[in-house]
Amino acid sequence: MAGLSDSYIGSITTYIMISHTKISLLAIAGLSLALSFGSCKPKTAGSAVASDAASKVYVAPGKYDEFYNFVSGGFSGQVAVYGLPSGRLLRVIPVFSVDPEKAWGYSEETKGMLNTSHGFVPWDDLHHPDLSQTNGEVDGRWLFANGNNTPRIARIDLKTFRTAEIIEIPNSAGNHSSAFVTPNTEYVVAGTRFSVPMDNTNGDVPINTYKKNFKGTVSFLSVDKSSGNMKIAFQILLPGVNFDLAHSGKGPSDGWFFFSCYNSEQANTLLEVNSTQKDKDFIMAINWKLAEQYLQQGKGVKQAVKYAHNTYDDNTHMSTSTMETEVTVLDAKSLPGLVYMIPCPKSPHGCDIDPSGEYIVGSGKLAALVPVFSFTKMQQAIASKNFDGEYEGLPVIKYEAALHGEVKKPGLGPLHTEFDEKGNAYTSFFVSSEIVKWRLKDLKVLDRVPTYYSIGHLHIPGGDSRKPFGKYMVAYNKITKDRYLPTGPELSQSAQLFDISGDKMQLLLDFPTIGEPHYAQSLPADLISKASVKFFKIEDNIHPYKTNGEGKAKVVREGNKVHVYATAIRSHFVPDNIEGVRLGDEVYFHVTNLEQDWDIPHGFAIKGADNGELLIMPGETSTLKWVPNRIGIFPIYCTDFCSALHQEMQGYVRVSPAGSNVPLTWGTGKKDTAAVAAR
Ligand code: RUQ
Ligand code: CUA
Repeated sequence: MAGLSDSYIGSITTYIMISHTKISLLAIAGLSLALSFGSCKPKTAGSAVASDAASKVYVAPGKYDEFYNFVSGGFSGQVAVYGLPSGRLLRVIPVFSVDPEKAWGYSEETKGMLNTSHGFVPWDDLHHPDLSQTNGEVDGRWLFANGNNTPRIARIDLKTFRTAEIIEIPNSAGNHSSAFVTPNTEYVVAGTRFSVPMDNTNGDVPINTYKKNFKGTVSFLSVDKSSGNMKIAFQILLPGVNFDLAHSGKGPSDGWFFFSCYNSEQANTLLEVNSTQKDKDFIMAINWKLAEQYLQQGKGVKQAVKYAHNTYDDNTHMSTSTMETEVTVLDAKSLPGLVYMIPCPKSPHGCDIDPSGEYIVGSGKLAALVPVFSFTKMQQAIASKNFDGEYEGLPVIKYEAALHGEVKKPGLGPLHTEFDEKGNAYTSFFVSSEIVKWRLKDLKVLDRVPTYYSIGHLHIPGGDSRKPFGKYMVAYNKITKDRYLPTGPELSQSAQLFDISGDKMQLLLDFPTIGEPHYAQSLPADLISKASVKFFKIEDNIHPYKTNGEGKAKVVREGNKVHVYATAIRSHFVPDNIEGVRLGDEVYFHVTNLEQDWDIPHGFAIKGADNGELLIMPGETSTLKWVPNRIGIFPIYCTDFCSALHQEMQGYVRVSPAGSNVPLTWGTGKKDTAAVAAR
């Protein structure tokens, strides 16, 4: 092994210390004795690029990519949209994090989207996007994503590439095993990572009463078929373990949902050691169709909670934030047949269901094999009560009874598995930094490729649906030492595109990503592009502060609030001269973009504002709140280069002392300021 090999192992060791998928160093040391590190580093590393790679990823100027690729931004709180196969970054969609570029969380209309029971929360940790599905196939309507930290689920509307809805999840903390959909998007599911005392109990308890007081929940959010609006249909009360990831059943297993669970030890400190004691944790299987029946029979218990539900309307161009106060809880241990546990070695992370719906793949981070469970065998085991006792009142199915088989010695640190349409699975191995292709039928390893380095997730377009488009696969890597030009102490994370159309996986392209990518989704571009909104119809705009035309522009004082009804069109604002604003006023610039043409936003900014800009889409109204803190003249201008005379798209606001008798006047196009007259 050359020098690269040493730095590679160095990367792994460094990363283990900081990774969210913390792997016990002791356990790694043990594993690496069994499977030497050296053997995991393919000799072709660094040069393993397909010879025709350039032509396979080249999308000529003016040509479109074949796939949209939605990639989680992790701690950026956003979703990045890339084109595949080019890897070109098309857009960053702000979801849980404020984005001054797009006024997300800065305009008055969008602030409500980030409202929670804790108040305005301008950031979150976004991990797992999942596309809406119809009949188990991606349909291009919505993208769901989870916020881990202050538990939330978002729905992004793929007509506008905007976050249309965010709902907070009560009785939850570290919303990691989310956001995954059922085959007809009946539900999007959210599972808590941390178990915690329920919201309606006194949470002021000693942490070491974990086993007694801490509980887990998973939540099923129903999704309205036409509007997409979400509602927490029910929560299931579960033992106090950590729920890590999840995926829906499909085909024969439609109606079931599967979650990986770790920390079945129920440790509350030093989990690195204390939650890795047992040989096996669990895959948890939930029969959600049965949950629906239990609900109908009135078995749900209403619980007082508090959580925010925020929606954005494309006609009012405004968000509405509602504080909800109740959730219905089903107690798993008192409802027979609702939940089963399947033992799974060891601290499972990924929980992935193959396109046929028969195979359930659990990836134990510390396991030296990948277990594959059979849905048919699981059902037989349930029917014949082939159980291995109970865990916290829930039946545990015998490991062997549900097992289809084990992928032997696949690699080190298995995390996630995706599928192609030919019966193959692709598993990412964080520690040995590779992707291993294996066959579902006989669990035979078929191929392996290195990743640079320390891969987390991987994805195949449609790879968690019934219909994968198995042409490309993308690896999302945590460490990129030596791959890109240095950028200070932090290097970019990376995506690596592989061609998987043949027997061997072939590396085609590396591209840097924003934030830290976790899961990703892709779909053929035409599923979205045809329905894409080009502008908002001005006649559909029912924003209460809309300005219907330049003649309607005005400035209205209501006490210390000054409302500016303004318009923007190439290349001026009406009004662009405003006087009579006083210190102590709150000024609201409600700017309506009168354009009716694709890709002609106008921007709006004012000097000294402790706020972002506005970026107003054609036909839309947006509001910037500004509280001047000194007297003087404050320029305003358009921030988006909209025409040859963009640089002329500007104006002034005069701020006078409190109590001044400068009259409130406004206008555009008058010969001099003194002539500006109130209309
Ligand atoms: S988790 S690797 Cu949310 Cu696997 Cu990211
Ligand atoms: Cu409007 Cu520049």
